[in-house]
Amino acid sequence: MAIETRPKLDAHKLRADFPIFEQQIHGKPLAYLDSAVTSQKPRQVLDAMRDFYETSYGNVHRGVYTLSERATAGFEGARAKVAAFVNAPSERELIYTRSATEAINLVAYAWGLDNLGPGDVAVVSELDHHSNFVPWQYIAGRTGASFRTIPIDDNGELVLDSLDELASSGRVKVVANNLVSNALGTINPIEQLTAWAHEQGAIMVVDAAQAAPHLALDVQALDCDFLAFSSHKMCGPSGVGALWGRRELLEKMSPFNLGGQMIHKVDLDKTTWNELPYKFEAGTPAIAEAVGFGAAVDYLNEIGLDAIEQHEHELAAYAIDKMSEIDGIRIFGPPPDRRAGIVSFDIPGIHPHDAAQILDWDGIAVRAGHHCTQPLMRRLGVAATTRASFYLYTIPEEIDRLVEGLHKVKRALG
Ligand code: C6P
Repeated sequence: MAIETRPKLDAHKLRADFPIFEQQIHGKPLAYLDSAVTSQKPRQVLDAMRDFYETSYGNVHRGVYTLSERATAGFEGARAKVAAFVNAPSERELIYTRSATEAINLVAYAWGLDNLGPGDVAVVSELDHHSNFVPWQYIAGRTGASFRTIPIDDNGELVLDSLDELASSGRVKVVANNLVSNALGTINPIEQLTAWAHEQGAIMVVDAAQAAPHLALDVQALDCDFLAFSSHKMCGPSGVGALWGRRELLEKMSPFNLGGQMIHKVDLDKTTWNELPYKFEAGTPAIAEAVGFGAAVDYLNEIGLDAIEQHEHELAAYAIDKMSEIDGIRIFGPPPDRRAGIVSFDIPGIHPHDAAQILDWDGIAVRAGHHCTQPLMRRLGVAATTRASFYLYTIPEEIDRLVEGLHKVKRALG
């Protein structure tokens, strides 16, 4: 009988693809443990963008000359790759945005303003990033809908028992939640939430900013209605992201931004809208960035999302195990098997910014702050945490250096 083994990635080997690791920071090799804020870029993506600028750059969908046609082919080819990456039924449902933030705002404004009103309820969770929290809070306020949050338990996992109470508080019309929490790494039960949202007659919006880089995504299996993500966290460039949306909903929605390219016909008294996805893509888009996004998707597919996910689980388990040896440390979030490669922690008496500063002297980059999750920080009873986050190029030696660095921080400030 054949034994099935999951593919393993070789992070030491993959690091050679990333020129950023060739330098030293304060005389030490760079230990980049802040991939949740943004990932580093491999040569394959940098080369694809350089090559595009050097050979094929022009505006898209506007010219009949060769360069414009090449640019359009590169731009649309990348859209097909990004759409396939999340198993979208059609490329037309894949809208380029500037980022995950803009993708969520698009839904909140274009769907929310027309579909929410008094008596309706918009639901997010205590775990949500401000990019998913604030747009729904704001649009609920503007439309007279109420805004409710799913609480979390002390492990940083959603308390699904609260859903019945939420359902009795009004007509739940939208549930918007992250698949992976940026602050704690929690992998949320999105299929269950989606099923519940649909039972209520609500739409399900998934913030996949921290999921798309790390887990295989399939919008058809998730059965959600919208899914938002950013290229820059997935080895691609910043300035471009994506919104996948169910075609029936996108067709019915009003436009978000208005201007060139998103129109079908403009008359003095009336304008009609272009077909999908262009209805939501006003103005000149981030063209070379879209091409880089496509190259990033190729890069991740080549390694395999299953291998990336497994690597991060192993790193999270290793980090939690090693860091638990530090006296007094408080590590937030669920056990490693239910989290992505993100570890947030607090060392009582030491401000996260001081810890991050001292770690930087040893070339170790971590994030300190509220991670754009102020309601979550309040729930945890802290103003900020220090966060280490891993990716396909992270090696266990960097975690050893982090732990050594934290001992040093404690000696200096504890
Ligand atoms: N989180 C972090 O350090 P943008 O900035 O639009 O690409 O992504 C916004 C966003 C939305 N949702 C989640 C779950 C996120 O983690 C982020 C970005 C970064 O955690 C910057 S605050």
